[in-house]
Amino acid sequence: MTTQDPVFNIIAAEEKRQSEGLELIPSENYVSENVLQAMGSVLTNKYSEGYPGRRYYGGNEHVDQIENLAIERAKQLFHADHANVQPHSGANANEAVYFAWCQPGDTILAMSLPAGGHLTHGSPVTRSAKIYNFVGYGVTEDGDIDYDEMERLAREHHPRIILVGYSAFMKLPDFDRVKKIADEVGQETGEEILLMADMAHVAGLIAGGVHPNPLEHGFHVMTSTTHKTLRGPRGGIILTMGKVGNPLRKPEHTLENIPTLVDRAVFPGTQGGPLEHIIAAKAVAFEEDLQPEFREYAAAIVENARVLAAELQRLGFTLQGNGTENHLILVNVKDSFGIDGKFYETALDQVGLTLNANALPTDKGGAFRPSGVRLGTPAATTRGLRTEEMLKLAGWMRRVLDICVAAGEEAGLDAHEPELAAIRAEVKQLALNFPIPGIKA
Ligand code: DSN
Repeated sequence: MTTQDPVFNIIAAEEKRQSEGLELIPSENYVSENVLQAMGSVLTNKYSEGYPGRRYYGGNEHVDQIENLAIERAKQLFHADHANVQPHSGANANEAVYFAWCQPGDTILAMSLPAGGHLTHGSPVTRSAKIYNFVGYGVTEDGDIDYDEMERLAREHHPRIILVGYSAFMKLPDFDRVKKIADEVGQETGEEILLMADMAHVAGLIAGGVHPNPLEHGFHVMTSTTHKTLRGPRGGIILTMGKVGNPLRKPEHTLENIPTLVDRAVFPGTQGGPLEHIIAAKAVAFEEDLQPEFREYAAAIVENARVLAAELQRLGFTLQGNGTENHLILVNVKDSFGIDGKFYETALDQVGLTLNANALPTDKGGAFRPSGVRLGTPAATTRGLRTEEMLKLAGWMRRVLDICVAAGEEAGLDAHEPELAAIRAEVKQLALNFPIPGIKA
């Protein structure tokens, strides 16, 4: 393969798209040059099934050092007893935890997808939903977890896992309240309930000290992706509390043994060979996340989101949960202005502002006609945008919205191309002042 391969031209076009626009999808971010370098390393050539010191292939002396570094750094970052850094994704991490603790047919209590949960928390289209019995709790009118409903459902269905996790939820969870529910129901039934937190969206906020850590509030397992607020490579991770044993020997099925049960569930339970080039990049990212500057970054993400949310509200947008306590904002464009989320998403795309249409808890239109858009500040904050730019962003969002309202969905945006182009030029000018790591200006 040479640099003439069109693949590289397409990558260059993507670099341009990323540089000239502003990324507002709350689950995306920009990695450092060191993370990019580790991902593009010769470690991709190596098979290393198993775990450090216990591999099924020779030649793993360097790979073992790298995986051990990633594990130790992850443990330090989240104050965990153990870390499994092998999951290829957040979905795989979740699946492995279900597999580690549940039998087919067992009940898992998780936030429902319309309320803000995630596909992998029991959506009927997933493999896990065909194996386990998912029961969904919702959110209250003011956008918080409906803890009363969670308690009622836990008493009724006796779940083996209570899962707190989400991809469109703007409050700080009350982990102590969830633990109390699990303890009480567990005592009633005589069965241990696994407390699991899928913190994919907010893991970087936890690492940066601006969000509570579920592992410090009695949770046994925390899963996450590594590429969102953690600013690492695309991948997954599982942090556990308990006794770490030999993953080659089957331990007793107790909560204390969850680290070993999870290791066995990742490999050989649900995955084959680990991606050691990605694990190296995770190790690099975790070291970056341990630095004092990362705490400043995490605080800036939340402050940017707060400023952006307040300005959007001032400009007339209705926000789910009346604002945000984390990095996420969910705008109800249907209620605010009578247009639908997908139409607004498309219009914003045309000016270089990338976000995604998203259903609201009260939505009846389903995933294809959502009433809202979801946005967040992690990527923009990495680039260095702060209060002044958040105010500009909100202003552009309002101007694009006015164009959508004036155009109407049926007529479409063609007649408004000059107005959109003018906004696109302003976005591009600002974006180019904030370079992306690893992309040459
Ligand atoms: N976690 C999803 C998101 O929030 O975008 C991706 O699976």
